[in-house]
Amino acid sequence: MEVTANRNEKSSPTSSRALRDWVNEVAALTKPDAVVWCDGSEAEKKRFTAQAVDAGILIELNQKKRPGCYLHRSDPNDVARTEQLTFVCTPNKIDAGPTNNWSDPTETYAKLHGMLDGSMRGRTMYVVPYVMGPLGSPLSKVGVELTDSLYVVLNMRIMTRMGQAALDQLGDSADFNRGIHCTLDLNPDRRLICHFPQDNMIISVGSGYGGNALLSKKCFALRIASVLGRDEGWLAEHMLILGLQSPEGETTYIAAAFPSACGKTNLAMLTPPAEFQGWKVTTVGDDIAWMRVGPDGRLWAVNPENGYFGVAPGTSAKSNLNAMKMVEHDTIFTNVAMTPDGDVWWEGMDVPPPDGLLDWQGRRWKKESGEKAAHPNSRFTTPMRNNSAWSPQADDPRGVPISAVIFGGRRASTVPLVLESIDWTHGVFMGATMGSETTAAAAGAVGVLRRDPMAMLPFCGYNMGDYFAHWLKMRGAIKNPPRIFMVNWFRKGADGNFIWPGYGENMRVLKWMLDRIHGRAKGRATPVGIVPDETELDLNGLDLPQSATREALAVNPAEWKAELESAAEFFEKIGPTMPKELKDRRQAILKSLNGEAPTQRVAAGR
Ligand code: OXD
Ligand code: MN
Repeated sequence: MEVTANRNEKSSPTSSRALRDWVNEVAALTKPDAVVWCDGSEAEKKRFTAQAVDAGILIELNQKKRPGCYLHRSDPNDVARTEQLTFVCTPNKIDAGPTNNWSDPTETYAKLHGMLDGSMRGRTMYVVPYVMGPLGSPLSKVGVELTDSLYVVLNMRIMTRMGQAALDQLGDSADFNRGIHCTLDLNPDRRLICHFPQDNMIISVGSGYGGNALLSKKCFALRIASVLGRDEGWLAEHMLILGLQSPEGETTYIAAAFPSACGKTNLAMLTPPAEFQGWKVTTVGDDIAWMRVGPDGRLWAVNPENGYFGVAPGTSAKSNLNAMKMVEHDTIFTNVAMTPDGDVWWEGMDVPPPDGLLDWQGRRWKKESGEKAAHPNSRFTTPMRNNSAWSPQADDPRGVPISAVIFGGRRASTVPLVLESIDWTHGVFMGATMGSETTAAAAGAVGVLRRDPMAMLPFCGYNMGDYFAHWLKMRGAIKNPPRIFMVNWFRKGADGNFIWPGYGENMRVLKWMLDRIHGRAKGRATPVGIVPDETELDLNGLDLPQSATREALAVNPAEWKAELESAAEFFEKIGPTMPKELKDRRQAILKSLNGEAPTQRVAAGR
């Protein structure tokens, strides 16, 4: 539905007066040539895609090989989330906490107002209404993004339930997240991603990159939603959700938090090893979980998204067969390399690069150059339903009941393959002290260890100490809490190689968790948590020397003392909001490591 800005009021397709007024207000400020309300239809998709191809925003790929697939090359200075330019603008600085950049809301609104004034002249402003979560679910929320980027519109169409369905869900309500996205001139000096949780508002300028520009994802579903969760008594988490189906047909749901680019998408759609006949992993979500306590006292989760915005490099038939298949059609690729016959290529695809490859910037690529052909943070945007492991439960308005929560990171040492917490507080402690070596998903140095509590460091929209307190408080509401585990697929041996093969073999670890949940595995208590007894891991068919298994599961007291030392430093950085309960737990674990207290197994009531 195309309408001009001044005709907008009369012909807008919403009965929400608040939405109409806000769209008019933003249009009056940004002064676009036209305002287009997106309806989410197929016809609209076709029209937008053709326009994007004409404008050079999308390159049509070989439609015989990859029907419905397109390539986008972003500005080379705009290829990842920019955490240093991301702000939480709460009235009081303490509410943003020590781990967020803060700026004063009044000043920031004024500054952004100046930047937005006339910023869409000569351009179109698209109104993108969307629902996060299954349609009609009490766990879902409506957002509206106003953007001048057709690339954003086409991605939002994949990533969310977008269009008329969202306006229908909104009805005449004024309760929706307001997101304004303006590309400006992509000058990094004029790039700002600002969150105003008190107004349920996001304003992002100067970037077209996914995490900065698809406001539904990190900005709304995590930063703003985490604040809504705190205030309304639920959890908005950077977690995948998978269903683990046994040969008997029983499905257990697991939510798992990993920092960016640690294989979340791979785990969410894992293909079990051949020995696991009859076992199946189904995907509810690969990045975000919204979790509430259900009437049965369990934690119920929905995936607010409708698609995957996955990292391409490293995705191969071996690492993620389902992903390789799902990107064969109806996918937007961003910053991957292009083959001479209009197909895509990236490092780690396990296919040799063909001659005549164009790199992510469209330049002739030469292997000898030593440069990557695909950008390390190049992506695919794919509808959820393209995934053959997709779980229809992803559309269930009730969500799915969570039996286990996993915290994981990329750690070369210290953290064993899997560790179970002895109770909720210990699980929260594990999440709060999670660390990972940095990857290319965010701008900055790669390979440096940073604490990334619950994988939420860049995504928690409020004070991290208060966030830990919220997790601790949730225990009171959850009668039947999920078990909490920590995993590390990335531990390295003395030779510098990964000990554990990872990918589909991670199924063996999931199975042990299931055995723990159903009381079939005893585990071995250590001062830092419960690890599998070597005999409990199902290693059938896996060529792994026993010494490697032992090394993967080892808890080295000296390493853990150093770990707890570093955790204490991190807790100090959190400052006065850091819950005492977690500091005390750290002390208790240290005592146990020093042999001054007995090793705890499982506390009463977990
Ligand atoms: C993502 C991220 O894009 O975490 O999912 O960076
Ligand atoms: Mn993510």
